[in-house]
Amino acid sequence: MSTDATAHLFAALERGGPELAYEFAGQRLSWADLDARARSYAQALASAGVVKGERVVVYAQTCLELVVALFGNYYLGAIHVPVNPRYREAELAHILADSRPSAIVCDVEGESVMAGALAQAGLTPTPVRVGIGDGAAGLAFASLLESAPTPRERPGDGDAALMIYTSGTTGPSKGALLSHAQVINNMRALTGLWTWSSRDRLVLALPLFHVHGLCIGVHGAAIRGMAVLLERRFDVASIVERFGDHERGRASVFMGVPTMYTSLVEHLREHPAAAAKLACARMFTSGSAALSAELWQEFAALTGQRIVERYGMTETLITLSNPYIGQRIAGAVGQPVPGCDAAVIDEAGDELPPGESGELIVHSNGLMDGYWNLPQQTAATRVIDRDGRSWFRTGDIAYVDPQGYFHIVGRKSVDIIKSGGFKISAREIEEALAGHPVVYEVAVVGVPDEKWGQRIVACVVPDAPMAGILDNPGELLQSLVALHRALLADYKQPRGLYLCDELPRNALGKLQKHRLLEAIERDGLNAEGEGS
Ligand code: MLC
Ligand code: AMP
Repeated sequence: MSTDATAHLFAALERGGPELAYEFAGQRLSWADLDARARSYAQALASAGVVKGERVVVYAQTCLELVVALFGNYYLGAIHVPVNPRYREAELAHILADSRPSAIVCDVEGESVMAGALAQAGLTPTPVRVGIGDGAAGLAFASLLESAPTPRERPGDGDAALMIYTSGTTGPSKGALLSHAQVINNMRALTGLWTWSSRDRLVLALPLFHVHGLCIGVHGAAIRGMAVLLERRFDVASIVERFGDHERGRASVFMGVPTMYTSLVEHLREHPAAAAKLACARMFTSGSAALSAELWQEFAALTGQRIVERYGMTETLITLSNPYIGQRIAGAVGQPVPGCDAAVIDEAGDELPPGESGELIVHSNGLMDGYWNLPQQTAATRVIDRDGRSWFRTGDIAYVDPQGYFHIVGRKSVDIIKSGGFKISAREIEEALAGHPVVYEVAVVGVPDEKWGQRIVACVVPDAPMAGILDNPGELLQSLVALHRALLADYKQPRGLYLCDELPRNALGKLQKHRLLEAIERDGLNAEGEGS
């Protein structure tokens, strides 16, 4: 058998057995079905003129077609560009204009946003359109599957596989370009550490446009020939059922972000029988945001399961993890995954001893090639140590404990917010809210939140008499939210409002967001939004 990386990713598809590969909303797909559909899709897109190295933007809610499109794009040699279907026109238009796709796969639900975004991006030539669902624009996805399958030809290890857009502290989101070797080598190392095998069944309720669900979930499972029980959205009762479903075959593995575990624990407190179902599982993993030691312990007390927490980034994939076999420490993200390395440095770039906090830097077998068309921003992520080795700067603050386990304690930039595992740029929201007629100045901060990790608060200096606004701050928050929702994805919207006469700045005029956070803690908010 060939030893190149892609041989591992495609092994289950090439074997094409009748075993279950995916189950979704009552539909079952074997590895043979997935392979045949992916190759038919690849043939159809090739016939429509899409060639190797070109980008295919995929903008749709979770469905089996997303998985078929991923492997189909790989057979075609195209770069899969997954986009969050919550994105609004401007967010999507930026990705379209930046990635210049030759094809777009979009579901019927995303149709109108896509039409607006395409008009804004003004792409020439116009991309080939593929539609998922009745009435979606372009070639019907279902009809592509009638094409004769393309010959089985794997992409090269160094070829680009994925381009995943991620936000930074400034400017619009950037496309992190990951090769097949980067994704596969990192996922082989991680799933090996976690002892995943074809005997496992993964419940996948994470979105398929971020590395957590897409790289660990879809790629990790394919590498191990492991069945995926795919969920359209996260629903606690449905997850629990998957672990008690003797008829369809019980799930053994669940991966989640901490917010999902908060919801699971809330449910388990009320339903002890549900805890018994989860107790039978083989493993639970968490990542994408900090899992508190208290939540870890409560989940363990309810289910007997010790969650395996790990740490990663879109740009580096998964670099630290607690072990499956060995000690798992609550509140720690573990040790370097095989093929990765990590260290903590001070401002001068010197490595810090255990116990001292500084910036986390990493080496990774999954380190991206770079940001799409942004060599300077890519170079800015690197730091050279005294021995001349190049490391990736994560921007996260961490320390190592005496046992060599890493603990994440915060982030260098207050302009990056993580809510429910989604990364959010404060600047992007500030720019959107600055257009509100009552806003003179605005600063957006993430305040600590038990369920979401951080909750978005808009700190506003009004361009109108404060007294009038203080009569009904809820009204201002509502109109800020309305403006926001027209421009940006719903999960980025402010959930709280803090009014001030001026924003705190230092002698050089630099905004001091930590003082806003202190003021909010001291004074409380002027208004809070409903819902999440
Ligand atoms: C949904 N809502 C959120 C939100 N998700 N608000 C803040 N932050 C979030 N993350 C809001 C919606 O706007 C809506 O508000 C309300 O919640 C209900 O929406 P929903 O779609 O029904 O929510 P739900 O399904 O419960 O979503 C919660 C969630 C989701 C935790 C399942 O956020 C999620 O899938 N998160 C995972 C993100 C992820 O995969 N990250 C990996 C990044 S990769 P309203 O007001 O309209 O009611 C990475 C690297 C690594 O970080 O290491 O993994
Ligand atoms: P993203 O850019 O969406 O890939 O998110 C990467 C960021 O998620 C990291 O830089 C961390 O801030 C955060 N993150 C990922 N895993 C963890 C974890 N286990 N604990 C704390 N933060 C995490």
